Amino acid sequence: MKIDFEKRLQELTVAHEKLISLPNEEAVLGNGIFHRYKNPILTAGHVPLNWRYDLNPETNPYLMERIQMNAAFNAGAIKWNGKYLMVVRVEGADRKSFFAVAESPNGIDNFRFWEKPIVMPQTDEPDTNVYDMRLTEHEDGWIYGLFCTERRDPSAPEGDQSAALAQCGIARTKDFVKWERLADLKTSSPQQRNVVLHPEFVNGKYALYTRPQDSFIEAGKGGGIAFGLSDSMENAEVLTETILDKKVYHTVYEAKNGQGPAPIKTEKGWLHLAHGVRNTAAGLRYVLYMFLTDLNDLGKVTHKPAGYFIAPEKEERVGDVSNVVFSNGWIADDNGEVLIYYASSDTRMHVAVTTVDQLLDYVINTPEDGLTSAASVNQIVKLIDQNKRIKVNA
Ligand code: M1P
Repeated sequence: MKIDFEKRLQELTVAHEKLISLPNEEAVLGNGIFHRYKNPILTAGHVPLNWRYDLNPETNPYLMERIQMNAAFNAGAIKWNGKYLMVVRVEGADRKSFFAVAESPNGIDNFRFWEKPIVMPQTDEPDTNVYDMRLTEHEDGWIYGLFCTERRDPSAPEGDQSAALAQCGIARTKDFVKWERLADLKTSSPQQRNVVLHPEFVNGKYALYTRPQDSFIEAGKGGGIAFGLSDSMENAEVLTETILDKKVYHTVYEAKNGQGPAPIKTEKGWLHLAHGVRNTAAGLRYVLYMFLTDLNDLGKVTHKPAGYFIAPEKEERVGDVSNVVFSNGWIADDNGEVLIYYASSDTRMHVAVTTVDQLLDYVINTPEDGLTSAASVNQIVKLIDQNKRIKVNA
């Protein structure tokens, strides 16, 4: 069967442009903490047609997708030269992830991929898979991208083709096109994921948030989000990892947790966004939560609201790995707004918008987790009683 190549190409182009230029709008009401936006801001469908289709009718008479894309998620984010950039984890049908820059004029819609994906240089030990880049504009003048580099576990028997080793890959750039690859981070942990560089020096050293873990999936005795110092980034090594935010029984981070993007500096402390994981009969559930650390003592958590900040809802709950929200990118804008970029179910990207003021109010004034049902009820009763004394003109 012959197809009308030109007509199909025209239809594909129109549909692609319509998807990319779809205006986004705030979802109604919200919870007063942040506003979700209605449409996902990036999906596999946003990937340019010329990355996927051979556009030559001679070699691709059916105008087939030659390289299919599966997902666009877990993006690092930064405001750079007045543009909102995400360094997106794009995943092909072959399950390999790679990084690609998508740019928007306003941070909430019209995200377009740059001409080509990032060609990430390799170390002596090539990456099998790379993902989840955290961007940090460091005061040393570089923009660093820390990401997970995954390789097959060399000690795994031939029959086990799943065992993997996760470590922290490091690269730096000044323009997001050319990247200088540095040595992987060294720590004493057998596995390492969700490593993030703090934007300022601490006592003249680079400060890193790590997540020591025993195995590829389980944090095990790794215990939580850790903090450590390194003399350099060229050969980054954290000798001592001190847990600053640990896993806790019967919380939304009882199975494991991980730092999200680099923290935001405020006059009241460093705002952190993280993900927490718990196990359920339906599998792991990933939510986002927040905490505040001391301005001068980065290892000290000063405030931590109970429970989740963002949990997957509606369509967000379904995807390649369902019941997951994950964030490794946010932007503190010049006008006090914070754009939170989060992925749902390892499939697509979304944005939620709030302000530094709202986030500080949230982390400082939301009750902490009392860790028992009785404590939660006490907090509710206290609020009801306080509200009795308030006259509301509704
Ligand atoms: O599938 C959910 C997430 O699982 C991992 O996160 P963590 O290391 O905390 O378990 C990562 O692979 C992440 O990319 C993924 O979104």
